Amino acid sequence: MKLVIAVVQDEDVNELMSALMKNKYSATKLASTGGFLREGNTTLFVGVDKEKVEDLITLIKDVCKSRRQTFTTPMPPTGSAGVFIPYPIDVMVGGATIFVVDIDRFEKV
Ligand code: 2BA
Repeated sequence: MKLVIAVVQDEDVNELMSALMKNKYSATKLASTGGFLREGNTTLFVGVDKEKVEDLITLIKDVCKSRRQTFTTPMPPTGSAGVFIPYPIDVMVGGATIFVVDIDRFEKV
């Protein structure tokens, strides 16, 4: 048994959850925040037999799209004024960030 942890963009979550349910996967959805952009994203936990991992990753890849995201960061102060000037940075945010973890024991009691 494996635990697939997928960090996905909020925009893709509804479609991905529908695809997971349609394909009979059980999933848990957690609200999360990216450390770099400090924006909301969603983390999904999906417990699956190891034979299903590739199928699940393919499904996630099919649904989750890469997007260019612009965020504004304050430029460090230059000169003596100490004024922070906001400037935009473009970042490519992935389809999904996926971790596959071994499960020692899985029980529902
Ligand atoms: P964030 O940490 O908000 O990162 C959003 C995007 O910003 C990343 O997209 C990447 O393109 C860029 N980025 C992240 N850290 C950076 C840095 N130190 N310098 C320059 N650019 C940086 P993704 O790689 O697609 O990641 C999307 C989200 O997946 C991340 O949101 C984070 O929540 C999660 N994630 C990515 N890699 C992870 C890891 N190794 N461990 C845990 N979570 C991860």
